[in-house]
Amino acid sequence: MQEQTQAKSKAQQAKEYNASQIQVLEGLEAVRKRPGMYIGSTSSQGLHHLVWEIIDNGIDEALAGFANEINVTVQADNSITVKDNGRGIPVDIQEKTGRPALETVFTVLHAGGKFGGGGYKVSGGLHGVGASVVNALSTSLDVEVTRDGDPNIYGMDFVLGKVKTPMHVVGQAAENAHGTTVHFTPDPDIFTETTVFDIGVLTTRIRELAFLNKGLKITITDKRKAEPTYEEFHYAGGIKHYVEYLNSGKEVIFDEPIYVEGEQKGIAVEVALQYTNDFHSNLLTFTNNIHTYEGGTHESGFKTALTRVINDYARKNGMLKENEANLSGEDVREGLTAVVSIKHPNPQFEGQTKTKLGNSDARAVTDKMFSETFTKFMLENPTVARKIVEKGLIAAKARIAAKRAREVTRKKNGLEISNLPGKLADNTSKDPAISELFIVEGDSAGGSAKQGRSRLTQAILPIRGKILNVEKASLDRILANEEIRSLFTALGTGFGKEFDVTKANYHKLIIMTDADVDGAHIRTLLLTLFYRFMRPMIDAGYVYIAQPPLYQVRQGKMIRYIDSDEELNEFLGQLAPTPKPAIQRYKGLGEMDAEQLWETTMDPERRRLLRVELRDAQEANEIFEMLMGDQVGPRRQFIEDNATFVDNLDV
Ligand code: TSJ
Repeated sequence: MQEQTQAKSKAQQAKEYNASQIQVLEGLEAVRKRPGMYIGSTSSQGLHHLVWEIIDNGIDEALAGFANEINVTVQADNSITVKDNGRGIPVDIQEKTGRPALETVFTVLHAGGKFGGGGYKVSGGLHGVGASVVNALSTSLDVEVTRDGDPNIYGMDFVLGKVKTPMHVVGQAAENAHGTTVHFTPDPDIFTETTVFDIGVLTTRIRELAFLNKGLKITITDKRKAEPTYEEFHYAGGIKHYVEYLNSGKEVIFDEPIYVEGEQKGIAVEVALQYTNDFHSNLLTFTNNIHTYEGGTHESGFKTALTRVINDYARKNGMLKENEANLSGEDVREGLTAVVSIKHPNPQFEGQTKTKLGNSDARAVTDKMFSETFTKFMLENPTVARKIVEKGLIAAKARIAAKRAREVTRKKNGLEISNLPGKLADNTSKDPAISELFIVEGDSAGGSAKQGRSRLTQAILPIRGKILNVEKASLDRILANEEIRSLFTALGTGFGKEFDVTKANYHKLIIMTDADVDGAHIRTLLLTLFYRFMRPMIDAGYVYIAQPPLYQVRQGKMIRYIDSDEELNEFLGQLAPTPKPAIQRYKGLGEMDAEQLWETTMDPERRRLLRVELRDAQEANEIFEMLMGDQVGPRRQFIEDNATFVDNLDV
């Protein structure tokens, strides 16, 4: 081990070391006991969270201005390596602990960010609890550090969060080299569901991080296949390129996205926006690189400013007459694609999923930064400004037309009281709390579901294959679609702005589609519809996905339903060798008879429902946009990326 100059006696050091180690062990034991408290869950999502925690440290270094590249590698054995070209984690002995700073980073909870001041830290965000948590949940972790002006490379490794080899010199650094490399293997005893990293999940977030941190190059290498794959993401234009990416394949009303950047009161604000010819808006907001799905103060500051600036411009230029009402927020956002990304030194996250920004200073600063530059932009680009206003004017007209259409619909319903959609088989209970509405793909599965259901609590609404493409349709066309009207009528909640979740006739809305590509497509479509027009149902936790099994295995009188190929193989391996088991693979819900459908998918005692979270719906919405986009490229890419999924389905 390398020699260090210290003032303290050996005995004193040993004493302090013991004391600090005891504390450390207690801290990290807590992480292993309740991993969910630190990383959200131990599911696949929690597994990937480990990677985000480590990468966040490299991003902090980049935000501080000392790193411009991060390399992420999934090794052949499914372990992860993350490397940056920053200053390297400090290796000097800390006075308080008598241990190298490097060791403290990996062994003390919340150690991240304690030394070195200033700047924004993205770690310390949502679950940002840092490197020690990753260490505690890894069977092994090793780190290497190279520091400017120090000829040595320092290394250290850990097992289950405990020091295996104290910090030592592992080699000589190349000239001018500096950076940190962390390599870890997640503990399968913690991540019991899976320890397999999903390259799609990693790539999507890494791309997003590259968009959100302009100039930072992030690479991802997957060495698990004979032919390793490599991608690099590096956007000089940051979120301006993000908007271009979101709009790729769409018709835009001006070529280059508007980009705004500014800082005030220690809050850095970036906004990029562009209008498409679509009818809906796509607004993504972030705080310290965390996707604020539930919005918050920065989002409302941006929306208010956008509405105000456009209305002011329209008034001043005679596009809105004195007797005409202002454009609404929704009007000016029709067709809008925008990314709002702020960096806040002390973000407060609120809301059901802790993805809603609460800091009130972020509202004022975002409004001010954005409105100043956007006003100037409108003045300097009158052609674009007019197009933006005209788009809002058209949206306002459509809104008024849709309102009229709604009133007509309501009157019709008033005349024919309780005129429920023809295909709906309603349940007999009038208590919404115990009532469930199954939305079933296809008439034949719908028939089985009607026969097999519990009549008291379960209502069935069959829908045919393709419901309307919500993205491309305007409000009044959506309203005119029969399947969608059936759904709203059955739900009893009203529509759009008048949507009232407390009027819902069912507290479970269950999507039941086939376990194949078409089923996934219809599910995506429905989730997109809910995301756009029934979001309070999702927020209330009323939307679910049914999970029909993939296989039935029958041996003599024994019947077992199985969900995956893995589970099938495992189960077959355990079976007694005598009578040969009969295996049936369900291609669709329609292949199950009423009793089977009840047993496997509908019976509250036996079924497993997935509750849809806001972010599932948001993701569905993104996938949907991409699938429905005018460009063939991204769609083909999606199908290629999901080829294994598709293969599995065709086995
Ligand atoms: F590479 C990586 F992403 F895996 C990773 C990078 C993982 C971890 C746990 C840490 C880092 C990391 C930390 N990269 N760069 C740093 N920088 C510091 O820790 C550092 C360096 C110098 C100073 C200073 O004040 O001189 C302060 C800090 C925090």
